[in-house]
Amino acid sequence: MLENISIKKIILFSLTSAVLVASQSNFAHTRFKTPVIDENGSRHGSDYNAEVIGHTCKTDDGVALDLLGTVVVFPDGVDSTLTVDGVASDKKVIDFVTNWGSPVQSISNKDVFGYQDEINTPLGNTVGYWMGGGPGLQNNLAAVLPFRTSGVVIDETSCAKSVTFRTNIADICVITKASEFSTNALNIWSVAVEGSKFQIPGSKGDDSPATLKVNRTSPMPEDCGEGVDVIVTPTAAQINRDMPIIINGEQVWPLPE
Ligand SMILES: [Cu+2]
Repeated sequence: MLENISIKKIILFSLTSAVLVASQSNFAHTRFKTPVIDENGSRHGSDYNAEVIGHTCKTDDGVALDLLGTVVVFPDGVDSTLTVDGVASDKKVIDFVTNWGSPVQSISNKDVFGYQDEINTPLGNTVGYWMGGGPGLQNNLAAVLPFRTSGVVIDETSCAKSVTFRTNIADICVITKASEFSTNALNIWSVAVEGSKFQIPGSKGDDSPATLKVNRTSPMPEDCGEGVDVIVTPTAAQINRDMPIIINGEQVWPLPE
């Protein structure tokens, strides 16, 4: 009898493992529900989107942890870096997008996390949000967390046929110091920029950010030819400034060194 139970357990365990492997494939990384949108003139209003968290954290020992919170940061457009058709450029976001200021608005939703707030830059622009606290995300479930993006207007005089914004996202399962970051504590879907404290080198999320691509709908000047694809990346300085969760002036994550 005992033996039978053990075998049953093993079979069940195997099935569970197989399901886990399947659910942790690439598409289950934290991404945006609608990763490609059209540029959106003021007459169109805003786009409603969502952060999709496909899975929580998994320790080196294979233990799945519940998720305590998430932080999403978009490029602030001020000191962000650009590539144009894959080549580094000195141009600025303002050369391609007329209205990048506060790109994101967090939408109140307490289904997964009990607390949330927007992340504002010193200029007063909203560039991201955090959500955290109970009940949290149970380790065998996924989450869809709503947000709204402002209508992005591509400069009609530019040759951009698309502008893609790369983000930096942390999904936190254990609250640690930044120097203790590892996939045993959190997943970070990060841009790879020198000097960022909010990346886990060598992890699946390293250099694997969630992106929002904005396609042009206005006609391009004739001398643009096919047009160019622009990619915007937040700087390390911005990431280090905007990723920490600060509540009433007190930094609650990461813990002080
Ligand atoms: Cu994943």
